[in-house]
This record gives sequence, C-alpha cells and structure tokens, in this order.
Amino acid sequence: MTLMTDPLLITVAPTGAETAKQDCPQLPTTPEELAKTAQDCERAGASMIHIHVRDHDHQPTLDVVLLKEWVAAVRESSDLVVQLSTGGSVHDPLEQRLQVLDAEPDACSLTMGTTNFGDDVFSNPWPFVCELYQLSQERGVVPEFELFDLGQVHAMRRLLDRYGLPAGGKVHVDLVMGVPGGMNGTTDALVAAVRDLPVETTSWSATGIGRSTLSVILASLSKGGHLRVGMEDVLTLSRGVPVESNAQLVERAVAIGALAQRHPMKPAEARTLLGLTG
Ligand code: KMH
Ligand code: ZN
Repeated sequence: MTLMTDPLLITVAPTGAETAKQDCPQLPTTPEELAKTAQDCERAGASMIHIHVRDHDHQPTLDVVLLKEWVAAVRESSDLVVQLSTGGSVHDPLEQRLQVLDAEPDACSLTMGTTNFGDDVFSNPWPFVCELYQLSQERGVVPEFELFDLGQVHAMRRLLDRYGLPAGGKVHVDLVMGVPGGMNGTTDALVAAVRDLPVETTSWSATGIGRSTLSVILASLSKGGHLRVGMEDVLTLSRGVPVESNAQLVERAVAIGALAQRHPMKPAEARTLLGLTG
C-alpha cells in the first residue's frame, strides 16, 4: 500500500507512435532531441522514460540498430530508467515487437491483451503476450504491465499464475486509460482496476489519454499511485493550448504531486522500486 507521503515515480512517454512530426514539431523524433528531452525531464522530476523510436523520416520504427542508438542517447544524457515500447505502432508485426528486447533496455512495456485503438486494433494475442513475457524473464528485462482495459487485469493474474514473477521480482503496472476502445479515463474505472490488481503488484501508475489526463492524474494520486505523462498521451495543456515540451508536462505532474505531498523520486529510487538493482 502506497502512503500519500511516498516518493512519486514519474514516467515520461515523450514521443509515441501516433503523432506526426509535421503536426507537432516539438515532438522528439531524433536521438538528439530525445537526449535533450531525457535531460530536461530528469531535471524536472521524471525517473523513467518510455521510448518509441522514429526513423530518419520521423516515422515509427522498430529497427534494432536505431533502437540501440536511442537507448544509448538516453543513457549518455541522463540516469533515467530506459523502458522501450514493445507495443510499437498498430502496424508493427508481432515478430518485430519481440526483437525490441535485442536493444537491451532496462525495462519494456508489456500490454496484456488486444484493444480497439481508435479506428485501429492494437494486437496482443495471448500467445504473443506469453512469449514476450518469457523472453523478458530470460533477458532480465523488467516488464511494465500495461493495462488498457479491465479484462487485462485478469489476464495479468493468469500470466503470473502460469509463469511466475518478472525479472527482478517486482511487479509494476501502468493503467493506460481513456484510449477510445479501452477503459474510460475516470476515477471509477481506476478504482475498479486497482481493486483487482494481482496481490503481487508492488507499484502501479496511471496515465490518461487526451482530455482524461488531469482526472487520471488526480485519481491516481488520491489512490496512492504513480504517474505517467508525456506527449505520447496528450498534446494540449488545456483546450486549445498546445504542450510546448515534455518537460512542461513533467513539471505539471510534479506540481500536482506536491499538492498531494508526493515528491518525485530519483532514478536510483525508481531502480529499487522496479527491481533493477539486483
Ligand atoms: N502505440 C500503441 C499502439 C506500448 O508502448 O507498449 C501502443 C502503445 C503501447 O503505445
Ligand atoms: Zn507507448
């Protein structure tokens, strides 16, 4: 049980796979821009970064050479825990999504089931989830269980029963809320998901997509959870006011956390929380 005074894990998700560079020039889509983002966000209070990589044309890619380059860029510029997305974009083949672990991140996202994703489908068939989970265990990569829907809470129970604890022995969850097709970005949905999390869960965070971002931040803090923020999830600060940088979203999360007497943890504390110190 997290206390209201416990340090706050802030994960920044700076890029995502859905927004085009030409629509949002401030989106970090090169290793240099990501390195600067990592530095600024760490200074602002983030301790983990969730990375989607872009190619030289700013398009989403899972090319392992580029993934390694981006991982190195973050490690050179910051101490942030490096979490690579295995979700990629809705168009990425499952085989390539497994190869993300070849880039040797500290952590990886692991979505617990298939979700309608706007007009698309974010595909995570059960055999793929099992394969990716076992691969993360073999490689010593710490998974973040990403839950887009309440059914995925139960899928996580099933996965832990079948394959045991993740690498590092800690169980960290991120509730991704407000995706059109997934669970609603509301306090009620958050409470329902948290109530049913497996007892093995050692930490959880939440992020609300788009206009649900603030209500999910407030709900998570009031339930003792952690936060994920970033331009993968939201591009406006309020109606019609564009986000200028990822650090701005981290700063806002820090300020809201401070009202709840939750102060941002350092990357070293995040490593302990996530089981990355062994
Ligand atoms: N881009 C979404 C289709 C993840 O990073 O693992 C999937 C996603 C989840 O963002
Ligand atoms: Zn992502």
